[in-house]
Amino acid sequence: MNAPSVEQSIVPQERLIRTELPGPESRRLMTRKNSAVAAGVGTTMSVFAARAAGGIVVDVDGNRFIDLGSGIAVTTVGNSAPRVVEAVQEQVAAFTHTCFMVTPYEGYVAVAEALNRLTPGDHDKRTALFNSGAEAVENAVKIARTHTGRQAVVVFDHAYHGRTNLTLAMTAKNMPYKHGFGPFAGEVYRAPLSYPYRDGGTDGATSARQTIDVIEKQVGAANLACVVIEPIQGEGGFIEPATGFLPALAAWCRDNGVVFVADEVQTGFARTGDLFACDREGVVPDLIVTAKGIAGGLPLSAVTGRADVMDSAHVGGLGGTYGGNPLACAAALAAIDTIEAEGLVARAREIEELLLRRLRQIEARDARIGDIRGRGAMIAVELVKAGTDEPEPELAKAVAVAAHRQGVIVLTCGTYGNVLRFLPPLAISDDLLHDAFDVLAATLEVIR
Ligand code: PLZ
Repeated sequence: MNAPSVEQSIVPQERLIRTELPGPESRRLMTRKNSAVAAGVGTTMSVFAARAAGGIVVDVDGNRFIDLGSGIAVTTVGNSAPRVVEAVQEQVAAFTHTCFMVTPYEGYVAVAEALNRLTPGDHDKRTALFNSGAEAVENAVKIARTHTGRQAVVVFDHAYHGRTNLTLAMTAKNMPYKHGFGPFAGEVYRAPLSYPYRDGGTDGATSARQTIDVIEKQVGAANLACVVIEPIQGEGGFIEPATGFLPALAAWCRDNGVVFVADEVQTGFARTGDLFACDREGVVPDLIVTAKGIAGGLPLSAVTGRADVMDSAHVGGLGGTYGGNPLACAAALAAIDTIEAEGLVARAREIEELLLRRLRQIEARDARIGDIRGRGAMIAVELVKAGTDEPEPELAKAVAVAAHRQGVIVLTCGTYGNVLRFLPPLAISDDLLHDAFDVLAATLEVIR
């Protein structure tokens, strides 16, 4: 690894719990939060952040946590990554906003060029920038509808695409996302997903045939604008479809004039050990949606894809006040530079090896590990009642809470809430990963 950056030397790369948790400052802030912030906005941790760099988040009481979450897969290049900090500082002093739709600026164009170059496929592409993953997913659907003149959208079991009204229709899980918030947008249909751990290991081609059959019988290709799929599901439990599933689905879309949309909001930008998860099987989506890891923590998202599809929306049909904000664009260019300059795609594969090795050691003596899956720095374990495949959400929650208490930030996910997921920043050291997995292994031993 490279020499520590300024940020990393201010933030010692070592776990440290020096107060009770939450500490006095965090407790004070939580009291203020509870009387100022809407109750619907929950927090995983009860400690408040003060600084973060490398693989460490420091709280307001000086406790240091190992970050296995990256703020939900966002700070892939690291928190306050040096190139990102420098680029944003320069931009913030130059101008903060003009609105690209009013007075355009180069940063937006440069991000579009970079995405057109880096996303799967070497065809002619165009990009439009937005603020959040959900907003970009919505725009991908708008573009697919104008391009095809069709309305239906197919999504999958366990899918997560956001919290806006259309994307809530696309998101699968009721609690906490959808409950009580309907009615949701129409013309959204859910199809079965290849889920090797729970579908008896059905091969990808067979699964795809079954899925396509459901789509043809229940929706009809002639009504279908787009299929939207996460190449590896995020919130749904890091479900990786069997090899062959995505290529078969993409081929069917191509043959039927259906726009194939890859939601790489969580999987994008080196996270999975490829620049994009679609790259692994050479799948070339018509449209790819990106966000999170794109800009090192600044809010930015994008839809990138085939020029003829992207350009089917009329002039003025796409936009928004902040889409492609200059600070976010400066950050994105710096994040992309960081990924390339620091070889972070390769680093994600090293992290995969380390994590899988540690998890297999745990699995060898713990029958509650039902499945280990994922790629790169996007790895998960699905926890079950020993000897069954019955989900164990209480165990996942107990392990996460115990890890938090010992200074390790770990997140859960999955339709059943029984998946522990690991999304470290790629700037984390091996030492920190080992320390975190020592904690997790010991915690699983204790919670029996
Ligand atoms: N598509 C694949 O993972 C966001 C959601 C956290 P936004 N995932 C984290 C939460 O509880 O709100 C996500 C995703 C995929 C779309 C989105 C939505 O991205 O930037 O949160 O809108």
